[in-house]
Amino acid sequence: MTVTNPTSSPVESIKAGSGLLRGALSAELAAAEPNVSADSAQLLKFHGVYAQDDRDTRRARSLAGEALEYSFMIRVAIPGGRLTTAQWLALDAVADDVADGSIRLTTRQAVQFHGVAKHDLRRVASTLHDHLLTSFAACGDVVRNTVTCPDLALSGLADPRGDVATCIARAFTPATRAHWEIFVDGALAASDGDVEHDFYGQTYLPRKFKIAIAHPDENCVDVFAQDLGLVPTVHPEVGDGFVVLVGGGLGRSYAQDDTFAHLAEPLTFVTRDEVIDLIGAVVDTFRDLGDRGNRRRARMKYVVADRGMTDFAAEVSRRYGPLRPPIEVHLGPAEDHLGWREDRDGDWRLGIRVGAGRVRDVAAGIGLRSALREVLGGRALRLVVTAQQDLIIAGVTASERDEIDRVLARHGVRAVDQLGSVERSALACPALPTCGQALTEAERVLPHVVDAVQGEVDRLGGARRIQLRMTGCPNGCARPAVAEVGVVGRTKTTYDVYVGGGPRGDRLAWVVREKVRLEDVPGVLRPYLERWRDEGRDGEAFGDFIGRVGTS
Ligand code: SRM
Ligand code: SF4
Repeated sequence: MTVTNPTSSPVESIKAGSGLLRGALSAELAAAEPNVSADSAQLLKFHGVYAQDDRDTRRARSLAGEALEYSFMIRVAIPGGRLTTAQWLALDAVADDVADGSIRLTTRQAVQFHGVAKHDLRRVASTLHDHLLTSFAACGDVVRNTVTCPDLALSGLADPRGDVATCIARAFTPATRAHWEIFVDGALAASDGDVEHDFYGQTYLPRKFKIAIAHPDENCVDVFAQDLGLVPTVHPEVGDGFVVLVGGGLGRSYAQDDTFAHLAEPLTFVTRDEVIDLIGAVVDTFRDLGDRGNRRRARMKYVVADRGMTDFAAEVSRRYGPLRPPIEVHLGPAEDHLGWREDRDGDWRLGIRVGAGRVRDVAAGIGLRSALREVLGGRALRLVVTAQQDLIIAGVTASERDEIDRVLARHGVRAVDQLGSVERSALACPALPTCGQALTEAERVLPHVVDAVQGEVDRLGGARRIQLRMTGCPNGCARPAVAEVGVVGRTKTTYDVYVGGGPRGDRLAWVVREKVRLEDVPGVLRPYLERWRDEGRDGEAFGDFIGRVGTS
């Protein structure tokens, strides 16, 4: 039996006693109840599954003494966001068969299904398995789905060693066969002698661990918001490799003052051949030093911030060997990858804007989901989910472009030049009614907030772009803490308004007004926007202007 420290959080005991992520899952999934126990809900996360209930009906049902409307969210881990046509079409079928009719693209290039009944979970897992996909390790205290700039994700296919995100998935996906047994095979209850990687042991990591690989020139993946970021660079002595950044993270808790957003800082430079071992050493360091008593402070950013980078680097070096000094990185503003672009091989790719990542139809057979089915049918294209919740279809020949444009237009999918300048890069998390942590709405009200902020931006004149990100709580799933404008749920009816982050994602935004009602958000922004119009330098982004002049 594995004994956890008496000061460890209850989740540590659940992990330790789970027999490598099995617990009572097999029995509970087979039982008639629509939900699972609290312990199983914790274990399910490692399998990419979240127990949820419909927040829209929660109160009325509780008052009436009725059972809540339980359902499950399944997140599919997609390294670098890359999918084949066949995989997309399989996901598309799942959306109707067992979910709420939508495919939700996430800010980490994954895909989520909401509203899945407990008895359908195994069916989804089998479908994923049949298409070389999995929800395993998409959530939980492990190395999560690695995010990659779409340009790298598409060109990485040419690397005989495999693209880095896939290599990271191979190296750090838990080794236990629990997921296969419980969700896919189904007949086996447990394996004797199952083993786990040494770096996870019986209790896995103190908390989730996130990695992103940026493009060398631009930061569409928000690399500074990650536990570990890789920026491809050429070292003057050892050649190609990555600058490694560590200690980023955006979540905060209103109830706990010592939680904060933090940007990742440079740790070292590694070559392509060294990168997996270096990540392993950082993961080991986090496993050993992360706070297992308080899950709100269990992220690696607190280990780095509390100890300081010098001490943290010494710990990594103890596990890895001498570290090269990092070299400076200069990333440009985030590229949105939207519209038609020609690839180096002469094929074309199209970046399609997906409002808040929600791929669905607006009426039977009409909308983005149906349009994609029509575009993909009979074509072996490549797809990439972006970290901006959008979708790229790649491998299109020049002669297919017009037909694809026609299909999309017929389904009401707007081309990039028809998008508003605020809408184009706006992000929102799912929040209500699915997220158990949501204080306020986000995704469902995003179109109204975008329209209202667009109205303010239009008053300034010119087609000015602004990056607006909205979340239903301070966990920051749509990364508002590094946005030019962040609107973050504070109480049931109010939001905190942040400004001053930047398009390069290398500066934290700060609060300019707390507890604002949604309809008052444009008014709060107005004076800052007008000052930007009057005093901003030529081509200066709103966030950069605010970063330069401040808000006092
Ligand atoms: Fe997140 C928890 C949705 C990216 C910080 N996040 C959640 C949960 C699972 C709610 C829960 O714990 O019950 C949300 C599911 C809601 C639902 O109904 O679907 C949720 N997070 C999302 C997604 C779907 C938002 C989106 O609009 O796309 C993103 C899924 C990413 C993925 O595919 O893996 C998502 N979450 C992020 C990001 C952005 C990123 O990683 O680039 C962050 C901020 C970066 C960071 O981690 O610091 C983020 N999510 C959190 C946190 C705060 C963690 C912390 O350090 O305190 C939580 C709360 C938690 O883990 O307990 C959370
Ligand atoms: Fe839920 Fe908060 Fe994340 Fe939004 S930011 S999905 S409300 S945890």
